Amino acid sequence: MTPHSPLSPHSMPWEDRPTGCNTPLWRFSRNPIIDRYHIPSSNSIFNSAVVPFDGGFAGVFRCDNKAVQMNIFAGFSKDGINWDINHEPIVFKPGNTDMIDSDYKYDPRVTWIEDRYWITWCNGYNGPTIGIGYTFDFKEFFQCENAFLPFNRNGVLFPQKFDGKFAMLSRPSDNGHTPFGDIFISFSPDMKFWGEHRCVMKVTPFEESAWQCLKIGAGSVPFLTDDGWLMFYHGVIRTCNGYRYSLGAAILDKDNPAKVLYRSRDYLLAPAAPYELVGDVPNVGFPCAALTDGERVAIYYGAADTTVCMAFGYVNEIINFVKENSYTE
Ligand code: BMA
Repeated sequence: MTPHSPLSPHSMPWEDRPTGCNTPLWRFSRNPIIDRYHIPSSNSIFNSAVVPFDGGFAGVFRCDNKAVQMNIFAGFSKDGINWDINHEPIVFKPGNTDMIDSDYKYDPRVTWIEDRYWITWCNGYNGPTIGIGYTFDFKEFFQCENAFLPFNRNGVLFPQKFDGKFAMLSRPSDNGHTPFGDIFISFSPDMKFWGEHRCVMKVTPFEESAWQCLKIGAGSVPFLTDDGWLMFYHGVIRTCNGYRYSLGAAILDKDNPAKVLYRSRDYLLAPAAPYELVGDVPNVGFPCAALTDGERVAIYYGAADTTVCMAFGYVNEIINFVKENSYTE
């Protein structure tokens, strides 16, 4: 098995749908799986990414410390649920550049492409932009050139190349708590120079689908299904009480990932559980990773900018739900 093959059914972290539940996703009964004080230095651990690794799982975790400095930490798990997270943040060596400045790192994603694990994150370099790094073993890490100029967030790599080029989704933004944002795709021959930027998905009109009318951002690494790339994303509405982040799903064309085939008009999961409603930033569900065995999916999402949680679903039910509740421009 290569690390990017679907997981074998017995190694998927999973919990069956609870009786009486009829939504396409359901929350893990043991949420949150990672508490805010999981390592000694942490104020909060959330918006983190997980991949199959070495017969189990590895992850890159956003841990804000008690000075609320944002950084990313490696972690390991046998079952994808119980995690050992390193107490020290990831230290990067120069990768394809010596310029590896970083004022802060947050919201990592991890993607296996060809021969290594690529990590993208929001990197502080004169404001937020997309940092890129890689590792072979989750012990030694290498940092590459930032993908874009500031300001940008939510960089998510596809797990394969298209016409010989790497592909990344991202969300151009501003220097603060951006009140706008659409998802773009960019391509690179070498993980250093990025171009051919195209708009993939825009926010929706308020009256059509208000939960995603202010800004949207790519979430989990897309995975291939018979219908195309399935990706979970976040959508944001501005309420009288601040931003509210919900989970949606999009299906992108297999050969042309800039083309959206279907996209959820209804959210798949919106803040409703106590751990999503109460925390450092209330009303946030923020997906950063999804594991699949081809039939089932386990989503990792940050809850209220405080903890890491999981939700489960069946791929065919999610696909059908998105097709039947699709927003079309
Ligand atoms: C975004 C990022 C995320 C965070 C979200 C909600 O701008 O900072 O890390 O989860 O806001 O606070």
